[in-house]
Amino acid sequence: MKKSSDGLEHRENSKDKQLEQYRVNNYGEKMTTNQALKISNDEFSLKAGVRGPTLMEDLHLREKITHFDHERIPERVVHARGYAAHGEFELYKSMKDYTKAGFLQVPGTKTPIFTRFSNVAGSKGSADTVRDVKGFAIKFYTEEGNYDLVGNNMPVFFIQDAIKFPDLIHAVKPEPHNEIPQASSAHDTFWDFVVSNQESAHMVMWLMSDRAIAKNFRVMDGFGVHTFRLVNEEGIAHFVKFHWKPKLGVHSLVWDEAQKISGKDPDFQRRDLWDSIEKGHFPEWEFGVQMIKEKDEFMFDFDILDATKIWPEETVPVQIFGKLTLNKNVDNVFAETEQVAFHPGNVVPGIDFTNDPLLQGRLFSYLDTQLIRLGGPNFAEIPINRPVCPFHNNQRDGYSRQRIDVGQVSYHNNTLANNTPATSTAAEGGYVHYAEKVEGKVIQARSESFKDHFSQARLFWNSMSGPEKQHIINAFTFEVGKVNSKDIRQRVVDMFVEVDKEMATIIAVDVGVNRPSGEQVPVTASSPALSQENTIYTPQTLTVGVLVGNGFKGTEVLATIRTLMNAGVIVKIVSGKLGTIRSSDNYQVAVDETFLTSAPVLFDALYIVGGNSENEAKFESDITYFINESFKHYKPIGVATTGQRFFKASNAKEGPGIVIDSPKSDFGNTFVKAIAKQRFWTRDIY
Ligand code: HDD
Repeated sequence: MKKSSDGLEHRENSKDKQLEQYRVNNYGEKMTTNQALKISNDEFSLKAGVRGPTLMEDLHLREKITHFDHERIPERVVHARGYAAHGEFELYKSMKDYTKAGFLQVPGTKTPIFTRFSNVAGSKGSADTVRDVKGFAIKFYTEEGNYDLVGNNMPVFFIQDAIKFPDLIHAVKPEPHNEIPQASSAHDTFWDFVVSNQESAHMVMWLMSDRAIAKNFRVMDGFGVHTFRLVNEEGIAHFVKFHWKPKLGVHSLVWDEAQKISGKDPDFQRRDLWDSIEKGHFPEWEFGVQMIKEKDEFMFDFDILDATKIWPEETVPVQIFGKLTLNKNVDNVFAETEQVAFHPGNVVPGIDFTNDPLLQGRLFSYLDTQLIRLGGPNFAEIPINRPVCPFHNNQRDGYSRQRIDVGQVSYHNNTLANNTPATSTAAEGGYVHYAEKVEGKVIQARSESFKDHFSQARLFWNSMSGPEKQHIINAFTFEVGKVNSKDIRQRVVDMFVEVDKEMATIIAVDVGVNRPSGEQVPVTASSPALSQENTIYTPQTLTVGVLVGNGFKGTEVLATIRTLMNAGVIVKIVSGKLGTIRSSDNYQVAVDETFLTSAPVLFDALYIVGGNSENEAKFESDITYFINESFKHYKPIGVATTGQRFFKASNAKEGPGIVIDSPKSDFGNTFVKAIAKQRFWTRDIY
């Protein structure tokens, strides 16, 4: 750790060192124009007479306003809403047998990374907690150049061929005639696309599942989605799928809560990431691969090149080989998060592509989109995009060129510069594309092996727990219920009967169309790894709202708070007013939030302490509102001895996840266990 020009502590690595030369701290400096001319007046424009016309001569006015007028760049056409952080990737074990990638050779090697999380459909200013796929893009600044793994929090995709990507995105984005709805797939064009392109079935099941309402970035999986290749020094290749597994487990919001958070705190997930890193609760994921030998390419009942298919983890286990830690927030969101340019085509020797037709189209799209978004071909020179190793070639000129390539020569082959910059052999680290044998006729068609759209959608359904299935049905009912066209609503249930007849029938009744007549595909297999119920549960970094007023029992409450904090729980004191509150036994506690500035949906659990207040009726109504909401969202609620009258006044009932303090109970530890469990789906909320 070291202090840098902005006075903050930074975790130093090669990328951080590189960025340091671009950081500017304006604090304490004199104001100048961009030409470094000192400015004497930043209050009034230059005028001929105090009430007279403004003069063109006012160079500062012109420069200031012109710069402001040009401050915006196009937002990303997809994944516009995003947030990023710096960190490092540490290798646990050598992957030498499978890849020659330099950063995957020696255990303990640390590689600087930059990770951007995003929502797909919404605009840059849309809310974080909408139902959507989340992007999970990582740039590894390796010593052999930048490697980008541009994935999502779901392992499959809507389409099999990139040629359909513009159609998919046009369908999910706000409808063009009225630009409604923002950041939502719950509308006619999206569902029209789904029923008209049934390869989307599997991904739509994921989108309707709890995965699409991740609680925050720290508790979601990441997937490379495509099948890539790892290639070792001997040229032997394996097909691979990449996985990120969060150390805190995979957790989601409930839909009602997600919608309310969108209003109460649209920045909920970016705030969570920012705060976690600032507090030193560094998010961590383990990195793993599923591998299939080249000779086993055709051994599966799905095509391993089809991006609408997973490789069930029970059949092809995930081998963990490293860890990602996010440990530093950005200094400037525009300079870093907005200007970072990811590209699945940024690879290093030892990592290669496959013929997945979705991947191939992406290899074109990302470079292309950066040209318009970042204003020309020199975006690799923007600090956040620069590799940490030197780069040399004969590319020249273009808007905003910053480097000054010296010398006479900018072509290859040459004699004037001794034929440099020179190409490298594979042994010298040159990237040599995998020599895959390819043959076939030029054709525009879908492979027969890509035609089964429902077996894995059914496998996903079969793998869900009871509550997860119910949430999927609820999500369909909400989304399809928002579709105006009855014909499309009918076609949705007619399509999804192929996943599960009972599910489609319930949806049909709820959205006012005929029960479907078709039959589900006869898949009985399930993959337990797909269910979030089988994830990791820990109380660490979960936030408990302590609802309290003056007159609480200090010894009891402070002992509980200590137990919570020792278990890694974050405690926020919520009361009627900011300031301090006093216990009946003379302890004082500072208030973090009021009932007005916070909301029940912003906490993972509640600790109902109560006490007294100047306005008893309002105090009780605020606390019971918090209890009712948390109860409805299946959250743990702990009740102190003084809190019981508030609990009784609410709609909540004793039962799963309700922990009541009593002299005999081990209240603190029982409450911690309940907090770790997070949701109590068996609770009867109606
Ligand atoms: Fe994409 C951005 C992930 C298919 C075209 N994509 C983008 C980002 C992520 C993904 C995480 C945001 C990167 C960032 O934070 O800057 N995209 C995926 C995944 C896909 C996928 C996991 C399927 C497996 N994408 C896909 C296709 C195409 C694109 C098939 C086009 C043919 N994606 C883009 C893009 C974006 C992009 C238009 C918009 C902004 C950007 O690239 O830099 O080029």
